[in-house]
Amino acid sequence: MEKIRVIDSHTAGEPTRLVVSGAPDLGGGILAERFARLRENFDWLRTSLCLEPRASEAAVGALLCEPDDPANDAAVIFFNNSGYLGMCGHATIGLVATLEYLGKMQAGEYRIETPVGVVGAKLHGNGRVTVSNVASYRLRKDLAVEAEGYGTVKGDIAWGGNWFFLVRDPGIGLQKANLEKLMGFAKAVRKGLETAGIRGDDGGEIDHIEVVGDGDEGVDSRNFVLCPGAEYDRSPCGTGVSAKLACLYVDGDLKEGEVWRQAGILGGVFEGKVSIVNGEIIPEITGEAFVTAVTEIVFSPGDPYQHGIS
Ligand code: PYC
Repeated sequence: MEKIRVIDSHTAGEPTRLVVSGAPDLGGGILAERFARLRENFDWLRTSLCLEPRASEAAVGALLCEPDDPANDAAVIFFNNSGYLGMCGHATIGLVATLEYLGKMQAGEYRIETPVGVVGAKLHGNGRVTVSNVASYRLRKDLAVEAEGYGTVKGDIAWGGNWFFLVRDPGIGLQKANLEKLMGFAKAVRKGLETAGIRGDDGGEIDHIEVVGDGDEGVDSRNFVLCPGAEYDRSPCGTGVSAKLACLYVDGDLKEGEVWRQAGILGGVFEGKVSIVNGEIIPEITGEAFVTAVTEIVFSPGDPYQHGIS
């Protein structure tokens, strides 16, 4: 078997592990078919790359693929410690910065296919990238949910390439020191949505919970994002910021082209704005990624955890 090589990066602290060679052959067909084959037959790639003992469980894996449409520059499938993601903003920034590191992308504009649609990526240079996301929208405003231990909380359901429930910080404080409490709150909200059978309009699970608060010191807002599984996003979360921008725009709190600075729980900032294209809200997210490691994955015979600890 060809050796699997990955390149790690982080975007505002959130890791991305890009598979650059040696991935299993997913066969032909459109991206959706190759994605289904990866999930059904080669899930060991995800578990090997995103679970302990090889990975930080916050890592998002990104598998580079050939695009369906030769007019596009690449295709990508994202995955993490618990499953697969439709789109991932921080990892798209990481992917482009990694391809710049490899000399495969130069400053310019690119089109990348994801399982939920084509996104644009503008590489400014030195790992700084603007992602033009898929069309984003708010599905429900002020929806009441029972969160055990916290009572009834109200929030918005919005799509930003993944499903989000955006809820205001109930007073915990959006600082790293409060991570455990934020995790507890966000998990209780997610459980409440699940128990009530509340899902996205495509039937998708609302698996990201975005706890939002006010801004300070040059940022418009701070957030904490619980990702699918039990990890939190170290960055402000590109798809989460997209969902937030869509809500701000429909509420009249953000105009087309106006810049919104969103800090994540570690303090890293993504700059966002929206454009309206054919009546749809297209969020643009700008951030910076840094390459951290070039790694060859080894599967040692007899290693009981070679495909990860699940
Ligand atoms: O940046 O969109 C994002 C993201 C999703 C999950 C982790 N990061």
